[in-house]
Parts: sequence; C-alpha cells; structure tokens
Amino acid sequence: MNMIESGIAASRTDTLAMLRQLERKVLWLSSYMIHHANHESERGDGLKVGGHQASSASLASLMTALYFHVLKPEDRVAVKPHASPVFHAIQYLLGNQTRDKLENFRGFGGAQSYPSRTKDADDVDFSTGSVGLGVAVTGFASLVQDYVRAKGWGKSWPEGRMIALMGDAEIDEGNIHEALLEFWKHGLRNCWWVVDYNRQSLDSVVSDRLFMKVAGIFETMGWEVRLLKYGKLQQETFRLPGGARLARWIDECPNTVYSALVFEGAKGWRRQLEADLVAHPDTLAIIRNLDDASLARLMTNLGGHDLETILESFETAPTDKPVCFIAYTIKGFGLPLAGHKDNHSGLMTRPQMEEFRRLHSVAQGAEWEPFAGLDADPAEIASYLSRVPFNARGRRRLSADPIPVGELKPLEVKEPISTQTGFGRYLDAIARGKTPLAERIVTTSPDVTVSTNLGPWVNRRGLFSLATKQDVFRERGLASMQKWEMLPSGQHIELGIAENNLFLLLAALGLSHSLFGERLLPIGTLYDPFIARGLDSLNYACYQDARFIVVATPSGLTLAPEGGAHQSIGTPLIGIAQAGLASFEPAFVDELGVLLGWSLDYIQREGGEAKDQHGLQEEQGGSVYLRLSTRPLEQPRRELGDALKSAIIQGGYWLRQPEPGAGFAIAYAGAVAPEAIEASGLLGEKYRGHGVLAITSADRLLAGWHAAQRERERGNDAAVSHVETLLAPLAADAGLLTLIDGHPETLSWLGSVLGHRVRALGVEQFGQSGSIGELYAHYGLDVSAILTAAAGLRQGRPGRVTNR
Ligand SMILES: Cc1ncc(C[n+]2csc(CCOP(=O)(O)OP(=O)(O)O)c2C)c(N)n1
Ligand SMILES: [Mg+2]
Repeated sequence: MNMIESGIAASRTDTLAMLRQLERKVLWLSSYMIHHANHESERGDGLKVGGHQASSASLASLMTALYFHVLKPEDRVAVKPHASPVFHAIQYLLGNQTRDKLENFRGFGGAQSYPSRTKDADDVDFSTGSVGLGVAVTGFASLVQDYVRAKGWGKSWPEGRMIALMGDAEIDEGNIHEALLEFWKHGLRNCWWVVDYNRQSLDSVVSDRLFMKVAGIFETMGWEVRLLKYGKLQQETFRLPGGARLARWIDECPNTVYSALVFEGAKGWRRQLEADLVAHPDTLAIIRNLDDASLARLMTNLGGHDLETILESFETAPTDKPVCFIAYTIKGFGLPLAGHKDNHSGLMTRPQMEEFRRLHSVAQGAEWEPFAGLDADPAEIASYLSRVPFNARGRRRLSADPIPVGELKPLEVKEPISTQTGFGRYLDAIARGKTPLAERIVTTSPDVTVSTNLGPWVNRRGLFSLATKQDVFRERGLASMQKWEMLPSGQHIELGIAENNLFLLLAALGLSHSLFGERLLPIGTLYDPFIARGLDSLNYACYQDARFIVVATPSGLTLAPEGGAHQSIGTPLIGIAQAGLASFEPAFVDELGVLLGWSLDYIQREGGEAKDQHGLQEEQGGSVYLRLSTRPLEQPRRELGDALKSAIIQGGYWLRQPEPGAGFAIAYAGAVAPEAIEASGLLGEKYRGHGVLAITSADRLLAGWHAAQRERERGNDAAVSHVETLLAPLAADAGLLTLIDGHPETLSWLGSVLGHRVRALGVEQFGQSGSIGELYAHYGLDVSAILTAAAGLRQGRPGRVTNR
C-alpha cells in the first residue's frame, strides 16, 4: 500500500466509523419519535400506532449511508411511506428539521406520517403513501430530467439520480410494472430503486422464490440488478473452513424460518443450526466458537444493514442505465420486534424502550439531543455533518419564472364544431408560433394522441425521444396524416395504454420547475371514463401539487356509438371532489379558448395558501381538468367581453338572462347545450322571462359558494359567491331544471344555494350504443324530457311530497 492508498483506506475507515455513529443515532431518533407519538405525546389518540417502528428500522442503515455520504443535492429521493421517521431524523441531524416537529410526529402541524412535499417542511422530494406511486414517479422524473436537458435547459443544476427507497411489497402494485414497460421504451437512465428486502409486508412474509422472479423482470427490462445479500462479517465467515456450508444454509433457509429465528435470537439460531448442521462439524465449529451476541450479529449481518457493503454497492453503481438494488434487511433491525411476522404495527413497550435507551446510552431528558450517547467527539460529528455533500446547497426546492400566456386568439369557426376539435385547433394555433408558450408546452397521452385531437400539435412539434428516429412512412413517401418523427426537440411524450403512467408522468412534468428549475406546461389527454383507471395516480399528482392540465375527451353519452363501456357518468363528481384540481366542462369553443388560456396561467401560479379567500385558489393556482366532447355544436356568434370571460372562468353565466322574479330556469353544463337552448325556445311564451344558465364549472361554482358561506360565518357579511349572484334574479319559489351528460348530482346542489326547487336531469345508468339522439331520449336528456320535467316543476310537483 502506498501513501495515497493508505490515506484513502484510513479516510474510508473514518467515514465508516462516523456513519456507524450516525446510524445508531438515526435508529434511536426514529424509534423514539414513534414511541413518543404513541406513549408520551398528550396530543390525542389519533396520533397513536401506525406501522412505522419495525418498518423504519429496516431502512435505517441504507438511508444513513445514502443521505450522509452517497447522495448529492441534485439527487431526488422517494422514501417509502413508513420510513418517514428515518427521513425526518436525518433531516433533523442535518439541521433541516426542528425538534418541535419531531416531537409532534403524526400530530397536527408536526412531521408527517408519510413524507409529504406539501405538508412537511424538510425538503421532501416526492410524497409517498399510496404504495407503488412514489416508486414509479422517480422513473418518470428521470425522463423529465432527460426531456429538460435535451432541450438545452437546466444546465446550471447538475444531472441527478432519481432514487426510490421502496418496500419489497410495493412490487405487487401493478403500476410499477406498467411503469417498467414504459421506462424500457424510453431508455431510462439515472434511476435507482433500492428495495428494502425485509421479506415482510403488512400481513405476511414475502416468498424468496417469487422475489427472484421479480429480479428477473428487472433484468429483462434492462435494469442492472445488484443483490446486497451478505454483510462483510458473513462474507469473511464464509471464507473459513466450513463457511461455504453456512452460506448455503442461509441461502436455503425459508424466509419464514429466518424471520422467526431473528426474533428468537441467539438461542434460536444455535438450536436450529446445531440440528441442521450435525453432519458438518467444521461449520458447527464456527458457530460454537461464537458467544451469543456474536452469533446473533453474524446471522443478521445482511447486506442491507452493513454500511461497508452498502457503500461499495452504491459507489460503483452506474447511472447510464437503471439499477435495482435488492438489499436484504430485517424488519425491526436493532429493535426487540426484529423479524416477528406481526411486527408491522408493533410498538415497543415502555420497558422495552427503557432497555433500548440503556443500549443507546441516552440519558432521561436527552432524548432529542443530536449527539447524546454517541462515542465520537460531538465536535467531530458536527464537523462531519457540516460537510455532508447532500446538504451542501441547502434547501433543494428550485423555482422558475412563469411563462407569459396572454389570451388565446379566438378560433374562427362557421361550421358546428366540438370542444375536442376546438382543443386540437387551439393547440395547433399555439404550435405555429415561436413563442415561449409554444416551447414550454409538453403533451402526453396513453395511446390516444390522435383520437383526442393532439395530432396537429404533434405534427408540428414532434415526438420526444433522446435519439432521432425518422418517420418510415414519410421517408418512403407514403401518405399519412401523422408525422411521427422522434427527436430530442420533440414536445409530445407518447405513452402506452396505461393511465397510471399518464398521471405519474404528469406528476413529474408538473414538478419540473421545482425539481429541475425549468418551467413546463404539461397537457395530458385521455378518454374521460379512463380517469378512473388512473385515479389514485391523479390524486397523488394533485397531493404533490404538481401542475398540469388533463383534457378528458370524449365524455358521457356523446361518444354514443362506442357504447356503455366507454361512457363516463361520475367523472364530473370526481372533478368536484378532487382537491387541487379545477374542473370545467365548456359547451362552446370560445369558452374553451378562455379556459385554456386561463388554465395555462393558473397552473403556474404559486401564491401562498394564506392569500386564498374565495376557495378558488386564485392566488396559489393548481391543476386543471377539462371535460370535453366529440359532439359538434352550432356555435354562438358573439364576442366575449371581459365580464363574460370572467364569469366563464368563475363557473357560469346566463346564456339567456332571466327577468327579475322569473319562476323558472334551465341550468345546463357541456354538450347538452342544444337541448337546453331548444327547450328554452319551446317553453318561451309559457315560461315568460325564464333564464338559461350556462355552467362552465360546477366545481368552481360550488367551491366559491362554500367559501362564501365560511367567510360569512367568520363575520364577513359582504362575502357573496358567483353562484349566489347568478341565481339572485330568480323568484324565491322558482323551479330550477338542471341538465348534464353525467351524474345529475353534479348540478342538483344548485337548488340549495337559494332554496329553489330542483329537477336534476342526467345519467344514472350505464349506457348502450346508439346515436346521441336515441341515447338522450333513452336516458331522459332530450328536449321532450326537459319539457316534461319543466311542466312538473311549474306545477310544483318535484318539490312537494304529500304526507299520507
Ligand atoms: C395503495 C396502498 N394500499 C395499501 C396500503 C397499506 N399499506 C401500508 S404499508 C403496506 C405494506 C408495506 O410493506 P412493504 O412495502 O414491504 O414495507 P415494509 O413495511 O416491509 O417496510 C401496506 C399494505 C398503502 N399504503 N397503499
Ligand atoms: Mg417489506
């Protein structure tokens, strides 16, 4: 060994010694945090239990090695839900988390049970909670990083590794496998998935045979698979005479038996090994030479708990392809719960915690002291922590200036046109320009690019691919409507048919400003009914406050001949209920133009929560859902003034203004506008002065009404919502007929605003094939159904129930 080599070896030894100290501290802090929430906190029962204790201990070694040595600021990590205490403990040691939040773990305003980008203060990169989603989003974030860099942007921030620290049971989630296929197609790089292979999920023990099949799946998908199976102690022991037999015994030991022995400890190990290895005296000699503590240490010295093995594996791992690390760990490692199959929501008892405190040499009252009970000099630890590469650039939330949007030029249309066609034309018009807006829009779709009218946009802006690939049909001079040229400058990311992938990609694209410092304006399209297929991923994207526009088209019965399987009924209610998502269902393309322009701006707003007063998140912004249709409609000839534009954005306007005191109005949303208009014409004389209310967003009208009620309850009598203003001209006993190609509940609440009687028309049954006319007649959305319902309202029937 020369001087340089011995210097490196010495510094390696120092690093390992320091990491061992920090590993101890991380295990202590995370365990105590959970214990405190369950046993010491007086903040209520709601804080108690949770499957954190054993599950956190399982990742403590890996996370120590990663955060205190391997990671760089540009690396982005999704931490498995139940390792949240480990993450918060690490951030606390790095000075990025407060003691108060740790003491209030799981409490209101405290460190969150599952790492949360939006609710935690300590720089969480990706929220986790719904297992599988946080894992997959790392791969999509890596694709987004490639996208941004392929455009020549984001160069002031180094390229990072997108890392998932995942539970082994997360592999069971289908969305992971959907994502793996997509990643292979897109040539994923810079992505590491670290499987915490503790062979336990919530209810059961994971089968090793099954998991090795999983390893095969990763390899087939182009991933490098690295097993972190044996720790250094085991590796050295296996080299002794008889050692190879011990290795074989470990390999062949079923997971259930291994787990049970971990829990039983040295006595259990000794009994089992003596019985199983009677025919191998040299192997038994190794075991008999060890005292109880050493035997237990040897048998549990797995790769995922051995810092040296962990460092070696991570420091030599490639970034030019994805890597799956299968790290063998023990659930509850270092705790008295270790290995027990029921330990998922297991908690240490008070006596167990006292013993644990003694083991960690932490004095009463010093529980939260960062260095209490450690052997190393506190100054040395502090100095090491101050040099940790991950922390070198402080908080890693980046930002990007908003892209100016301006108003979209209204389309010139003479013929009947659908909102879906209008959407395609607006994007085509944007695509023609050399504007920052055109540059920053990125579209994506799960195999419905053409059928949702993104074709013209893609033809102009190209498909994204890291490698340029020519369009074969075009090269050969064969006529085609689609120019499928793939190139790094392309702005459409084509996905296979997997709606989870759509929403996870939108989640990653929609965080680009914060993760990579580059603003993207993501627009994803899909068929409206299939929102349900990716619903949890959509919810996940919104929870992270990712910003995007989802255009769902076609919707409802208007895709008539496609039949019931493709008919969406409940999606407007999803639009209302999904937090962080403003939903719209315009009928006419001029409305759509206003809403699209507004949406592109709204998804970029970042005002604080405190400024919001109207329940509409005007200041802080959010994501947007546009529910569109393929039904061509005659368009109103009009120029939209500012007041009308504003009303469209707020959720509705009078298409036909009611006279003061009018006794009747029709409120419609979306593609049923012609029925509402025709019925209104026929009702004309009989229902003099009636109104026709165009609802562009039931979601925003409802949110605004609820917010105004809250405001008034707080003492602000002047607070009035848009919908209250709209309905004010109607007589107190007026009848309100609501109409939507979706669940009637979407609009029926309108009657509660000022106490009007309501008859709500919509769809409550699965559809069948037919023309739009036939289906509207069948489900009671046609003119005749409106007239019948209107007559009922006039006679006061729907509002009255006779008492018998
Ligand atoms: C989509 C979803 N389904 C169910 C749960 C409830 N749940 C939380 S953790 C868990 C099992 C976790 O096992 P694993 O991923 O192996 O993590 P470990 O606790 O072993 O570290 C389950 C089923 C969840 N969080 N998300
Ligand atoms: Mg597990």
